[in-house]
Formats: sequence, C-alpha cells, structure tokens
Amino acid sequence: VPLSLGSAGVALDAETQVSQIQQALVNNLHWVQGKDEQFANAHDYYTALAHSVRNQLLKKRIRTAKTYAEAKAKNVYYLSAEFLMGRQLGNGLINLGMYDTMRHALADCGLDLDELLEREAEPGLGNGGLGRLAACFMDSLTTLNLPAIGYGIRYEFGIFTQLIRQGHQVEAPDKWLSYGNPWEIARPDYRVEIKFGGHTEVYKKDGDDDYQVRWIQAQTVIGIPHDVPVPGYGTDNVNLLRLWKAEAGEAFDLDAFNAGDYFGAVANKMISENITKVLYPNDETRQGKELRLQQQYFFVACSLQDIIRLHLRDHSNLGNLAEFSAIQLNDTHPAIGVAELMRLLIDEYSFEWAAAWQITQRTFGYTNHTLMPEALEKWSVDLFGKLLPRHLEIIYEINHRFLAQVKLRYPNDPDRLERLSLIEEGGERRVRMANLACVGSHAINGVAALHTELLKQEVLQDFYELWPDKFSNKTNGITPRRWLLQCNPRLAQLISETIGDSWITNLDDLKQLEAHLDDEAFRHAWQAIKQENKWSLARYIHDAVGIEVNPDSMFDVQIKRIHEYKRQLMNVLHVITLYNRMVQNPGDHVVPRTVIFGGKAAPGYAMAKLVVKLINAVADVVNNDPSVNGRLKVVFLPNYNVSQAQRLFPASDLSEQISTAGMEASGTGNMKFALNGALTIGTLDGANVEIREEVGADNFFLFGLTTEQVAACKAVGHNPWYYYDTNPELKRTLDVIASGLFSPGEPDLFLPILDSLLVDDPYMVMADFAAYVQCQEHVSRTYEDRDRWVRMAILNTARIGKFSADRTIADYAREIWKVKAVPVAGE
Ligand code: 26M
Repeated sequence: VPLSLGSAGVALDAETQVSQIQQALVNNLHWVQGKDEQFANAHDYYTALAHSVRNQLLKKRIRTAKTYAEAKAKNVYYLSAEFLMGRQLGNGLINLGMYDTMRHALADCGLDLDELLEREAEPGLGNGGLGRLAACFMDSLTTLNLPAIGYGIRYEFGIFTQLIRQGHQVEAPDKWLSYGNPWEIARPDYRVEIKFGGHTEVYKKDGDDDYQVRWIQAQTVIGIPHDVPVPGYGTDNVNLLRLWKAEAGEAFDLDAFNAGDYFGAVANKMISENITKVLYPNDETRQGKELRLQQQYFFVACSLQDIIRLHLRDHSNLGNLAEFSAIQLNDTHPAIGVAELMRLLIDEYSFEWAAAWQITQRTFGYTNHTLMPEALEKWSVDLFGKLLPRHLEIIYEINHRFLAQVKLRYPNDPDRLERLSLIEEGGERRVRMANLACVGSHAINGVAALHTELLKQEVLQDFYELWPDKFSNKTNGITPRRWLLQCNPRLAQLISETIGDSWITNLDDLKQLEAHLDDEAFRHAWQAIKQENKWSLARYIHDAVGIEVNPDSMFDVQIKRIHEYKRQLMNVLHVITLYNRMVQNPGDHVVPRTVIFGGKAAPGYAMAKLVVKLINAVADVVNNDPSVNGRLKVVFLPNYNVSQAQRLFPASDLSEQISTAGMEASGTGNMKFALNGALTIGTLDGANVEIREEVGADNFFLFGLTTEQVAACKAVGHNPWYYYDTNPELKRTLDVIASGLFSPGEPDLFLPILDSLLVDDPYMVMADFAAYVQCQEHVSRTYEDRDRWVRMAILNTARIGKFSADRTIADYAREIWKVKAVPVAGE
C-alpha cells in the first residue's frame, strides 16, 4: 500500500491534525513494526495505527492514575472470569473523538480505515452475556469517571472458533495472540506469588501468645498482570482492565534445576502456565473441573494482592479497606475471594476473625446471573481441600459461625439449616459457591426485575428471608457507544442530526425522537438506513456462506449461545412450518423472510450441537428448493462473536427473544436489537418484561406462557403429546423431521430432538409453539404495512434509554458501591 503524505483537503486546523496523525503512523510503522511503506502490509498498518491510539490512551492513563492517587477516592474492583471486550481500535478512536479525522488522514494516504479495523484479532475472552456485560460495564465506568479496575484472566486461547463442516459444529483453537496484542502492557514489576496445594500448620508468632495458622504450599505460581487501557466517551479518564497470566514460580524452577532435572523443571513450568491457557467454553452448565477452580482462585488471589498493595500505598493499614474499595463478584466464579480475603487479613495481616469478617462483608457485593439450578457452582470438598487446604478450613469456620447465627433465628428448622449451609451434604460433600458469595457480601443483586424476584422466591429464598435488605435489582444495560454509535454509524448520524448528540452519554434523550414520528422525511431516512444496513449484511452473508439473501425480505434474527432454554429449536420448527405451507400451498401469498441464526454450542453439549446441525440441514433443503422461490432463506452464520454482532444488530428487523419464561436471567442482545430499531418477538422473560414496559405493549410482539403458567403446567404434568395430536401443523413439522427429509442417509439423526420434544419437553417448546406461530403471523402482517413497522421501530429506539449501561452502573455506584466520580482535569 503506498503511503504518500499529501494534502487532506480539509480546514487548516484539521489539516495540521491530519498531518500529525500521518506522521505518528509512519513513525509507528518504522519503530514498532520495523518496516517501511514499501514492505508494510495491511496488518503492519493496523498495528501502527493501534500504537498511535494506544499512545494517546496511555497519555491519558498516566494523568488518570495521578488524579486517582491524589484524590484517595473509593475504587471499584470488578472481578470477572470473563471480559468479552470486542475489538478495541474502532472503539478507541471513537472514544478519543478521532474517528473521522483518522478516516480522512488514512484515506489521504490511500488507506481504508474499515479495512484496517478488520485486521484486529477478536479478543473473545468470554462465553456470552456475562462476559459482554462486564465489557459494557467497563465502558460505562470510565465514561462516568468512576475509578475502577476490571480484574480477570488473560486466556491465551479465548472462546473457540466455530467451524461448520457438513452442517456440524467443529471447534478450532482461538489463537488470538499469534500476531501480538498491541492493547496490553505486561507489568512484571507488579507480579504476585500464588500458592496451591500442600497443608496448613499452627505456629506461635514471635512475642505473641496467640496461635496463627500458616499455609505451606506444594506449588507456587506467578501472576503477571497485563494491563489494557479502557477509554470512556467524552472524558479524559482512562481506567484499566488488568488480566493475569500464570507463569512458573522461580524458586520452584531453581530447586528442580539444581537437582539436575532440567526436563522435569521445564515440564513443571508448563503445568503452571496451563492455568491461564484456555477459556472454558461452558455457558450456563458447569462441570467441576480442577483446572477451572485453579483459574478462579488464581485470578482472584492475584487481584486481592493487587488491591491490598494499592490500598496500602495510600493508607496505613487494611482496617479501612471497605471505605476505599468495593469489590463486585461477577457471578460465583470469583466467590473464592471471600475466603481468600479472610485468609489474607487473618493469616498475613493478623486481624481477629470478627474484624476481618466485618471488612470482608462490607467490601464484597455479589451479582447472580442465572436461575438454572444446574448452573450453580459447587466444588467437591475433596478437590477443594487438596488445592486450597487453608480456604477449606476458613469456609468451615465461616459456616460454623453462620449456622450458629441461623440456629438462633430458626431454632427448630434443620431443613433450613441444611439448605443454607455452605456445604452440601448427602452424597459427595460439596462447597456451594453461591452460598459463600451470599454470606460474604453485603449486597446481592439479580440482573432484571423478574430475575431478582425469582431469586428471592426460589434459588436464594432462604437468604432473602434471612437478610431481605441485602437484596436489590440492577437491570442490565449495554453501552450505546459500541452498540449504536460505533456499529450503526448511519443511524447514529441521523439521530444526532435530528435531536443532537447528547444521547451518546444520556440515552434517555432518545425520547426526543418521538416528536419526529410524524415527519415523513425522517421516517423515510430511517427506513433507508435500515435498508442500506441490510444490503451490507447481505453482502457479508454472501461472502461468509455463499447464500444470496433478498435484502427486501424481513431479516428475522436469533443470535446468542445455542441452549435448549433459549429455544432456537422452536424458531427452526417455525421455519419448517413456513416451508411446509409453501410446499402445500405454492400459490399462497407470503411475506418473504430471511431467518438468520448465529451462536456457539458448548463442545460437550450434544443436544445444542444437534440443533446447530438441524438448522443447517433445514437451510440446505429450504434454500435449494426452487418452489420456495426465494421467499424463505435460512442462514446459519458460523462463529458468532462481538464483531459479527456489530454487523447483525443494525441490519435486523425482527429480534427473537423466545426463551422459556423464567429461564433467561436478563438477556442483553434484546436491548441491542431494540436500540437499533428492530422489533422484538418475545416471551415475558428476563429484561423482555421491562423492555416491553418501556417501548409499549403495542410495539412488542408478545407470546407464550408466563413464568407462573410454566410452573403450573409442570406441576400438573406437562403432556407434549397433546400438542402433537391436536395441532396438525405441529404434527406435520415433527413428522417431516422424522421422515428424514433433513437427514438423507441418516434417518435417525434427529431422533434425540424428537424424543426430547415428545418425552418431557422440559423447555415447553410444544406448549408455546402454537402461540409462537400465531404471533409470527401477526409479525408478518405488520411488516407488510411498512410505514407502521417503521413507526414501531422508531418508538423502540426512542424508548430504550433505560437500558444504557450508564444507568445500570450509576445505580450500582450509588446503591451498592458508594463510589463517586473523580474526573481527570482537562489538559
Ligand atoms: C461455568 C463453568 C465452567 C466454564 C464456564 C462456566 C460459565 C461461564 C459463564 C457458566 C455461566 C456463565 O455465564 C452465565 C451467563 O452468561 N449468564 C447470562 O448473564 C447475562 C448477563 O447478566 C444475562 O443477560 C443472561 O440472561 C444470562 O444467561
């Protein structure tokens, strides 16, 4: 690519800016990549550009660190095993306010910004909703000028790459670091030592009458922090994401090397470094894998040492830790932190139990993200004691004191005691991480109103009865920067031209769009943008999977992890039903649809993988049947990730949010669709309930059983055969699958799906199917009245302000963390 520095053809001030940008780029190309313009490829330019942005961010970070240290303000520490950040370059440019200038500066040298943005590897350090929420929270924390560090794991391999081979999901390793990562800075000077295994012993400290406990470890692992700067929008503050990488302990190396066992020493190095090797690809269901517990303890122990180091830098002792630190547990994955902080305070800093416990409880908050009982983390006591012998002792002591307190309150209720215990008895004894998180925190929250109510009534009922004041709801949110401004620039511009740009940091201002609902030119512009976005997605689909889709058809989209409770199966049954109708009544009028799926199945989740295969198999038949005549297309986009999401939301007409009521804690994709003017077909589940409240029942396609009806149905005994026998279309749909139409040569392939539907149908697909199909008909009729549809779409965007992560974070900050903004003064 030639790089010639010419005139930018813009105003003088901007012109100097442009030439400075160009100079910085060339410098980085030379001094970071070691190439000149003649040999540089697009990836070299990407890296040079990334370093230009990184330099700006680091400049701001240095001032932020100074400001925070001087203010001695309270900090938020967000502990999360996952941060699904998405690509950083575009986001950094937008947050620095450099996006347009950079585009011009690059174009001026014959470089295309969009092309360079595509060179960035996807940092997929999360499974789905929980990890992406953590990323949106980091964006909002900085935008609100709240002092914060996100602590997590620097996985060498993120979420697996999904390939589709003969319609089946195949997993490949995600080598996201192979070209280096310009966004991170290793900080070996802040390394920490982490112990594993061994035993504990009692000893007497010099000059002290009291006994102390010490932990003699079997192994030491080193944690090296890797810092990623997190910019905010319209602020000079830059917070940190601090991710830990495991390396072998040096003392350990020395012993082995001295003993002459060179190869053994190197092998042990590999064992240590395994800890941060790979992200576990499970979403919702958990297997009690030893390495997973090691990962959890490793990153939490590293983070707590770091938090203590920072506290002691500014304060004389740890007695006031809770006044200056709020630590939030993102689900139970970091819940071991409760026991670790107790261990540090008691064993390392000689606190009394009661004082240590008060500090711990006042410091931690716990967010629950799931109601699915199989998703509640429990670790076998055996494994726990082997890996973390001191923590098991501490957990027993916490439990002992806790249950004594419960006994006073409920003297004759052994069942309640058993349910509240941190240890599950009967069969293999296990440590209940949710119970540990609850007793060790002063605040417990769910992630949507319905979810929090169900937590209080079901999963955490006993804790709620014990401590009702600990509980609150914090409905999830998304960052409008990535999920509108960045991913849908055309719509963002139309909105800003219409109502100004205050919505970017005050999403409720989108309400002002309602005043323009009757402006025909505005509606046309809105529709034209959706159309352009659909054209561009159609090109992407063609490049990715070779399918031609009709951009004038309704884009009906379901993108999320593949899970039975999310009911992608119900969606594909609807597709088959539409297909059957076309085959049976070829002359009937239909509203053309493109049904798009994206999502990964956990590699060990056979039923989810079979659903992926069914979607692809149905796509093969439907897309190649000439009698369908392009009126129905089915697309499965492989390897759904944040970058792909950024293309999909802006081009969607219909958002599928069809989980069994009571099963989706919140959902956040639902918010991204509505923000981009897609209409929702959905159940009364998770945040759908609140979205519908906000956008209005008339602008939301509701169907299906409620949480209470699902429970009632299950209580009396749900009989899926009834629906098969009484609904001829449903019968035909299942019969077609059973006929082998979608599995030529493998007639039994989809039997497990049919069995699951007809034997117990745990996710109520059969019970909700008729209502879903009927609702879809209503959707199609509405889509035919394009003007009505556009009005509904505008109202969805206009009324979605509540679901800004800025609002969510402001609520956490005020009600749980008690932290205040510390803005960095302008230069
Ligand atoms: C467990 C064990 C081993 C490996 C991974 C896991 C695991 C990882 C993530 C288990 C669950 C995980 O996440 C649960 C989750 O993503 N919950 C989602 O959280 C979102 C944010 O609050 C909600 O919007 C979704 O409704 C909820 O499903």
